Order: sequence, then structure tokens, then C-alpha cells
Amino acid sequence: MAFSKDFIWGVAGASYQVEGAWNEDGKGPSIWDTYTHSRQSPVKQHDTGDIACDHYHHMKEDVALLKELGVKAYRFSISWSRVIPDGFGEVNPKGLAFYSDLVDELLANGVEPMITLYHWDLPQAIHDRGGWLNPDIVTWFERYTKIIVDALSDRVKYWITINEPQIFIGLGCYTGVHAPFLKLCDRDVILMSKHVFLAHGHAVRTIREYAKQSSKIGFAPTGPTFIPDNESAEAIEEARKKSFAFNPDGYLFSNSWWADPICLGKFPDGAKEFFGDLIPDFTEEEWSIIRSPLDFYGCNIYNASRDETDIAATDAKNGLVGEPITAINWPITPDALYWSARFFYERYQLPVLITENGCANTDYVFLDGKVHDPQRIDYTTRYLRGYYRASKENIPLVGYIYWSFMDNFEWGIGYSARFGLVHVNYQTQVRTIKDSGYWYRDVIASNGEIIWKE
Ligand code: GBH
Repeated sequence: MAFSKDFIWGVAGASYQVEGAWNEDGKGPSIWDTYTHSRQSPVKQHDTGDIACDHYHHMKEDVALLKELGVKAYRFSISWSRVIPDGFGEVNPKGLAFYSDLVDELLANGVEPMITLYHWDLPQAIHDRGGWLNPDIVTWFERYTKIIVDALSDRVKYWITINEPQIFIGLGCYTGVHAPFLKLCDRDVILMSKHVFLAHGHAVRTIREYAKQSSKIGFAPTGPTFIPDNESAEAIEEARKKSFAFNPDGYLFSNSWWADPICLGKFPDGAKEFFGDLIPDFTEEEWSIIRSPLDFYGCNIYNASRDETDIAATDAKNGLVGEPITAINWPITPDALYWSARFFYERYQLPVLITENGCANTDYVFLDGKVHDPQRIDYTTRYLRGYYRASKENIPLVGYIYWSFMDNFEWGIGYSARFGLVHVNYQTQVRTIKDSGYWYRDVIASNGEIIWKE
């Protein structure tokens, strides 16, 4: 048996990327609504998530597709401002009802709901009060978490607090290519980091304290890991070190800046020496909240870096002439899942859950009415083989969540990239399961065995 019997095969999406209905039924605006509407939005073609996949109105049809794919779990995020329009005030019952209905529909179709509390769509009214710079965000996030837990934890067991702080702080507030398109300096993004750590920690405690059943909790960071040149002990140690090293130019995008505080209760070596007073004080009590025990190490992994890559690089551009790449130029590095799972498990001692992995492709509906996407099938087969090696070496693995369930709004690059197992025609909202979707269904049915067939 390739993967354990209870291995979770899933697919993922996120509220702003799929829901649409941006101003319906009492939803408040998020920073993605506001700033994609601005004249200055750098998003490709000025695309917005106003309609996206219109999942808000196609929820039942979409759950039926999940059932057809045979997935065991659906990872989705909650739009904070759909549930609490300004983020901290009145609850919007219709917003909450949407997610409650979604959970019911999933369970009725045999799909385990996996909730991400925060996938980047910060309520605008909170941003207007300073967003992640305002220490009150910690209390607001804690209260939002409690509201969701009270409403859904009778039926929901899996929780992911925050998705990729690397990206919503790094790209959102430091390089300025994601909403709210800010370019702040170290001092401010470090203070924001502290509030992210605390918001996460309080959310973990809230779930543990108030959930109506025992919960599985994690978060979903991303960031480069390094693949050793060869499998000598020295090369492996070198790659391991580089994967977690503190680097002043790439720190916000690294795994260790976020995961060391959350999982180990400290900053990566070298960070305090380098930043000095730019790192604010943390009390013992704060550290204990931040490092509240987790059940799994979630991670979003699309590629890894070759060992020669400079650790300051914020992406995995490997610089090999003519190397295989996806439709948006991300290098295809199948060993990423093996080395990441191994290094993360060694360092953080938590079972690993791949919360995202997937491939952008130039998919369209062919003359025969189908969507043929052999690249995605090949990509995923290779990556899963790497992951399988981790399983064979007894690294505890919770599961694998493919990004994404269906094509959707790809943030800074709008609708120009397609990651889905299901094709979406944005003019008609017609969904078509791609070849890869049917293939993934067979992978799941065989619990991974068929990734070895030629
Ligand atoms: C995820 O972020 C997001 O969580 C999700 O919402 C999004 O839709 C999905 O990715 C696909 O875009 O230039 O080759 O070195 C991914 C974060 C950070 C992953 C940068 C890839 C380097 C690519 N990404 N990273 S490369």
C-alpha cells in the first residue's frame, strides 16, 4: 500500500478566488475588493474577483463535482468580511449560513470540510484601522475564530488558521504586488509578523477551547526548500541548513521566519542579531500563545530550489537552461515534496500535510468537448512519487491537497493562469472536469497505487 489507509486526498480553493458575490447578502468589502477596483491595481488585465467562479451561487453544483472526483476532503477558506462585514462588529447571518450550508452539503456528499480561517481577504474596515499593524487585530481575529468555531465545529474537525503569511505580508505589504499593494520597511512588517503570530496562536487556543469535537489544527506556510545536489550526508546537511537559514533579504518569504516562532517558540538563528531593536519584545506569555501545540505541519509546495540557488532568492528560479516549467514559469521540481516533507518533519516534529501543490497549465476545451491536460497529470504523478518516498521512509503524512479544485482568480495574475482539476468558462460559468480530474479520481480510488503505472 503506497499511502496509509487513512491518508487524506483532497482539493483546495479560497474564498476570494472562487466565490464572487463580492457585495451580496450583506457581505462587507475586503482589501481584495477595494484594491482590485482601484485605478492603480497592478493585477493583470485589471481582473477582479467580483464574480470569479460564482461559487456562492453554484455551491451545490460544485459540491456535486467534488463528489464526482471522489475527494475525501475539501479545503476552503472563509471570507471574514462575509461573516462579519467590518471584521469586528455585527455578525452577518446570511454569510454564516452560506458556510454552514456548504459544510452540510459536503458532509452529505461524503467530503470532509477543512477550513482555512484566513486566506488573505482582510476586511477593509480592519485595514482602515491599520490592518496587521494594529495590535487589536489579534483580538478581532480571535473573536472571528470563536464565531466560526461556535457555528461550525460540531461538523468541522480540520482547521488551518492562516494561509501563507509569507505572501500576505511579503507580497501584500513589502513588495506590494498583492492587495493592499504596500511597500513597508522592516520595522513595520516585523511588527505585523508579531501580530500574525499572536493571531494564529490565539486562534489555535480558541479552537481547542471551544470546538465541539476534538480538532486537528495547523497553518499553511509556503517558502523555498532546497534539494541537495547528491545524497551524501554533507550535501543533505547543506540543503537542510539553507532551507531554514535566516537571510535579511528573503526572510519574509522563508519558512523559518514564520514556522520557527510558531513551532519552536523562537526566531531563526541570526534574526535577532541582525534586526536588533526592530524586533519588538515578546513576553513569555506571548511566546507560549504563539507556540500553542499543532497537530500537523501544513505546507504549500510548488517547487524547491537547487542547492546552488542563492538563499536570498525569493523564488525558486533554478536558472537551468531549458528546464521544465509550468505555464507560469514555475520550475518543475518533483523531489520538492520528498525533501520538504523530510526537512519539515525533522525540524518541527509534526506529521506533514501538503495543503497545496499543483500546476498551472494553458487549459481550454478541445474540439471533442474535453479538457486534455497531460502536463498536469505528469506533474502531479512526479510530485506524488516524491511524496511517496517520504511515506516509505516512515515520515508521518496526513495527506495531500491538490491546488486547485477548479480554475479561479489567481491573485496578481488574474484569470490568466489555470490551476484547476475542473475547467471554468468565466463567460458562461460552465464547469468541465479535465482529464486530470478523472485521473485524480482514479489516483484516490487506488490510494495512490496508479502513480506507478506507466
Ligand atoms: C498559493 O501561493 C496560494 O495559496 C493560492 O491562493 C494560489 O492560488 C496558489 O498558490 C497558486 O498561485 O517563481 O517559480 O519560484 C503560492 C505561493 C510563492 C508559490 C512563490 C511559488 C515561487 C514560484 N508561491 N513560489 S517561482
